[in-house]
Amino acid sequence: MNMIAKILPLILVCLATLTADAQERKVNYEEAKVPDYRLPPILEMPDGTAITDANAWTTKGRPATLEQFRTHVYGRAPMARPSLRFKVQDHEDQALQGKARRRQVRLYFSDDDQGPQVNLLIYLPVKAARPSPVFLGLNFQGNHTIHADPHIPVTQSWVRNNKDVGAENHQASAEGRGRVANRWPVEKITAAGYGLATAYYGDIDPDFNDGFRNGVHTLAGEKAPAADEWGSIATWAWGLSYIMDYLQQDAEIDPKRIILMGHSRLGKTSLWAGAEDERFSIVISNNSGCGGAALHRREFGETVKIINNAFPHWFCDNFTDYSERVDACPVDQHQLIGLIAPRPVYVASAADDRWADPRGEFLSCVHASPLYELLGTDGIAQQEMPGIESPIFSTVGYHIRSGKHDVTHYDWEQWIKFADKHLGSP
Ligand code: GTR
Repeated sequence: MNMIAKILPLILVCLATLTADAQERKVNYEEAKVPDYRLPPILEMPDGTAITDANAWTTKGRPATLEQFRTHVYGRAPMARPSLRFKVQDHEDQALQGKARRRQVRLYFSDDDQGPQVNLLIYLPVKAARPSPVFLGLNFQGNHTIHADPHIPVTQSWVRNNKDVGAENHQASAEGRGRVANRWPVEKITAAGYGLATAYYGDIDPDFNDGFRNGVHTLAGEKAPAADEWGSIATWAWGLSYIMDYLQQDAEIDPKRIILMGHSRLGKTSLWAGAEDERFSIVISNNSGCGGAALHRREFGETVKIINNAFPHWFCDNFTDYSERVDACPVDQHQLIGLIAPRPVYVASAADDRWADPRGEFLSCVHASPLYELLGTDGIAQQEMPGIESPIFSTVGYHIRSGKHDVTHYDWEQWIKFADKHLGSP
């Protein structure tokens, strides 16, 4: 019995993966087979009233749209964020052979030092005349994997997460140090005058379907979330806002120039965090696909049905109502981009990442653009999908690069240019 209980979560994970694989084989990758669809108009209230000026959007349209996304897609947080409590663990002005300043700060979500906590790693340019603009992004495998810097402790929560699912052998270790350094070009970012702040997403909420019994969910009580309460994406977004509470009071950092970036499921997260929290000045989605920048109604690549089956813990339970009838969902993802307006947003796709529907990601930008224009910005500079590696740097920015689902130096180079253009040079 004990053994079965131990391996059951693993069996369930394998089954979910097999099901997702089987579904992927039936997936539509043909533009000609995209169904006819009608998007919810971005300049309309849910009751059909037209939104004709900026004031109507800010006072009525935005709050109503935000509520719809909370209720039907990501779920609302069932508790307020705690007041900020943290301890600085590391303060090094000569990190990376004198190329950066390094700070490591532990943020506590409760009064209990053993309770949920997030370890924030920050690199800042070695010299800065004023508080630095900072890219903020969650990472997938622990802070020690983003750079070979030996002073980053190996994450402890990864060890705990994997014990929870019965896979003791997958403990994080020093061997993983720097494993994904190619995705986090720290020296390039700091040389351009920006800081980088990152934390392991599993510190906030371990990414498996555990009945919401760990991470910050433990603070919300034993009960499973209601149908309109947070899934993991909304939980990670909530954690990002807590990190923002820290960044906001750090004198070395400019809180008006925090650029939120995320890849894949964390790209979905950055868009939702940017919608919920207007303190993020720029939001970047990389290869976020279904549940992120891609229009759901196109049903190209990953669909709402597939994602709800494979990752039932990511969205709120109400979202499963739309697995079989995506047309009935009151919102689509161009409106998620609209919730970030008029702040600059940048959507990045990869040509081989058809699962994430690059065209659907671009079309969300196009259909969000009328709202950006209503709010006095230039929206998106062109209506036709640009060619490979021909970035667009209007307020709604976009590129599609060659290659696979990943984060590359090319992506970072465009994000730095985009930030320079919209926030002023660092
Ligand atoms: C895939 C999932 C995508 C994407 C990706 C990731 O398995 O289908 O929606 O989020 O994971 O986050 O790496």
